[in-house]
Amino acid sequence: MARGAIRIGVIGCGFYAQNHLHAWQDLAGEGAVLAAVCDVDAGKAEAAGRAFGVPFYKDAAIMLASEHLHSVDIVTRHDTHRALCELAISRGIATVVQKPFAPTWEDCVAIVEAAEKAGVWLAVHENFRFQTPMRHVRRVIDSGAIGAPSWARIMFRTGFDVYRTQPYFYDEERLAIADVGIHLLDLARFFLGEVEHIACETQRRNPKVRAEDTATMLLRHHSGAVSVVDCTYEARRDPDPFPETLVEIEGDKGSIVVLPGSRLRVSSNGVTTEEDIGSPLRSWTTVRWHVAQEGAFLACRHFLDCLQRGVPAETSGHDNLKTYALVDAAYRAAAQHRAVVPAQWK
Ligand code: 89Y
Repeated sequence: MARGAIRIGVIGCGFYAQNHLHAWQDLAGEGAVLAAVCDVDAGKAEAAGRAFGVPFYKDAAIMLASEHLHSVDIVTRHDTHRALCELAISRGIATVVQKPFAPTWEDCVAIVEAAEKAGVWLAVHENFRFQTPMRHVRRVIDSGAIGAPSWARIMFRTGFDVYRTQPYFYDEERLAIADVGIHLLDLARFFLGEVEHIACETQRRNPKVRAEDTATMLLRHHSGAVSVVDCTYEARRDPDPFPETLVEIEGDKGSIVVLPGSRLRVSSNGVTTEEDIGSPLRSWTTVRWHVAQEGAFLACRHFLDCLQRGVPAETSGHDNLKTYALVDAAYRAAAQHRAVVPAQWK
């Protein structure tokens, strides 16, 4: 696809989709055209359509048939992802789909295979690796300042009431790993490479919640590096860093520590420096949510750029199967109380 205007239809106008809508609108100067929105809840579709000044639909098939879209951004619950992805792919429309990719590994593979067969561009909106602080960490690793990374801890520990904005969390069959652990597992791959095996223990510390609200995972990477990846919605911490991901990485020459408040401490060959790795608010981001909201914006910007250049996204469907395989493996490991090897596609 030649560089230029990309007409995007957003499917799903709920809580998190607001960030995507703002992101696409903000990217107008770079060639994004938010062309239409859709939600099965007609009220939500209309509210978004009016707020963003675009046509709104209740039925995705009608939106795709009526609008000339280059791309759809699917920001619905994961149980709808396969049908919506297949619909867009069948029309040859480049597809972005929110994480988690789909309810099962088989669904994810089916979507990737459908896209591959049809020659349609597919990406998963996995956004934590696009957050400004996480990009800083990657740059420090790439600079060689800490040498070869051999150990890491990647954590998301909060007591923030995530159930208020996402009440369906109470009834999910899979919660902490599928919702937020998935981002951290993706970061583990981003920082340390692919994973040989994974062990995991889960806990349900809040009795009102159906699934696990806490997970502690231990990964062995192909490079030999080891990482601890842990997440909980039941921490009582002060400060509560929500929604920041905290990271510690050690290499043979130094270490990287991301502290609450977007502070980065790097120790390199015995010299320690500390800097602010935060970023300014955008017009629509809020102090508490900024790091996550901006991550969504930066992910959308990356997808736009890839679509314009006709290249796969960093988090292509194919790539994201590797993150999804870790999620599945973590649940298997937790059930069996032993380390397991993640599945592979092809
Ligand atoms: O749903 C989650 C996500 O993806 O990032 C933060 C969150 O909203 C709550 O954990």
